[in-house]
Amino acid sequence: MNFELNDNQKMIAQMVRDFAEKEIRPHFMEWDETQEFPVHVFKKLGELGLMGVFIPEEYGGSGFGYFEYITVVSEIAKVCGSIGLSVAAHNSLCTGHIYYHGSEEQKKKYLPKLASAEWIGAWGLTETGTGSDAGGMNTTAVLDGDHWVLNGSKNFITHGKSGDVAVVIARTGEKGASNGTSAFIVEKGTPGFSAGKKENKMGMRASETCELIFNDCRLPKENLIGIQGEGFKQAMQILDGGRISIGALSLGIAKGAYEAAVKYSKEREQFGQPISKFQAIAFKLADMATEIEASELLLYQAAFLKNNKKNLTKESAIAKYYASEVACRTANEAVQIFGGYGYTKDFPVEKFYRDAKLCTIGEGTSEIQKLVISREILK
Ligand code: COS
Repeated sequence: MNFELNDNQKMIAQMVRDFAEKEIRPHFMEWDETQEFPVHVFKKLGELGLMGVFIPEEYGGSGFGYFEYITVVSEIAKVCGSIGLSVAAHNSLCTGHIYYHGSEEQKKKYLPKLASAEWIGAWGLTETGTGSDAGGMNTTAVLDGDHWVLNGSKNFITHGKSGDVAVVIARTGEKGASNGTSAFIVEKGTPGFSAGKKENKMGMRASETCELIFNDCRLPKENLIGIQGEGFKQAMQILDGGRISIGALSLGIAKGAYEAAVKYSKEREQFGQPISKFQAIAFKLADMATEIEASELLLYQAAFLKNNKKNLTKESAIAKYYASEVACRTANEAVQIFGGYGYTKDFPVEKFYRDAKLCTIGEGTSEIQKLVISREILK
């Protein structure tokens, strides 16, 4: 395996860095404070081809692979985790679900709009009472003539309010049965479909998280994705890829916190010398660097499998589990290196610290990743 960034990755990394410095860095704390979801930023990212990174050009995407995708998400997250999270959710969940499981007609109808960010995408699996136990969902879809009628709600949905289209998994059969759920495309403005409460979160505050409500929401029959009863398995496959996204998000947050800590430790003087000269600080930096490089290699392993259409259930869970825990440890140590200043909003590390925590929870907690990994090992 070649460990060097390929030409596309180098070009994308530079493009994203330039974009993030100009369009994200000057504003990210304000968006964080006000919980503003800056839709205009995503429209610009769409113009750069970053909202349909792995969608083929024939559907309006950039046609890149997962190495490039890791670069996009991690470079954005180095500056702002919230924007990174929204890019990840849009690309790999909603857009990815329609790309990997939708019909040709559905792909032609939705992917160009999503890849250009004319439309923002949402993905609804989780419910109030069913997070880790995703298969136990209560939202129902019942066939009535030529329409599916949805009732229930989805919780913690990225872009639940601002999203123009959502992929929603609902129960169409026996509760708990592995073939008892199906996936549907729901457009904003469909009667009976609305957004509920917006969450007030600890971190990732500029990435909108909302409830979705279905009240006799009637969908044309053709909005079913794939075959009836396949919803849970489709969702699990989407999460296999989506965990690369959250791993990349974690990697970016860890790198952002680490780079800030390295810079600060060379500038900050105590006892007559930069604090980087003290082994207590230098060894922290060494641990951070080691774990970040290990995260990156695990992510590349999962990306290699994804690009080559191989099973990646174990490897993506390992990469996501490890990278997200590393993001938390790295951000924690970065705050420690900054000392009192790290605890203030004048420096970026307190935000990395808050944002990082989501990575150990979203798209499956670390505990779920360990369940997935151990089941793959033992089966
Ligand atoms: N790819 C394809 N199929 C898969 C799969 C995968 N990665 N994982 C499971 N399946 C299939 C199984 O093969 C099984 O099929 P059969 O019944 O035909 O054998 C079916 O799906 C049910 O699988 P399983 O019995 O393992 O389901 P469980 O209810 O035990 O749940 C976990 C498994 C816990 C792994 C799953 O519910 C999960 O990932 N939960 C976390 C969800 C999550 O991450 N939510 C956050 C979303 S934030 S966007």
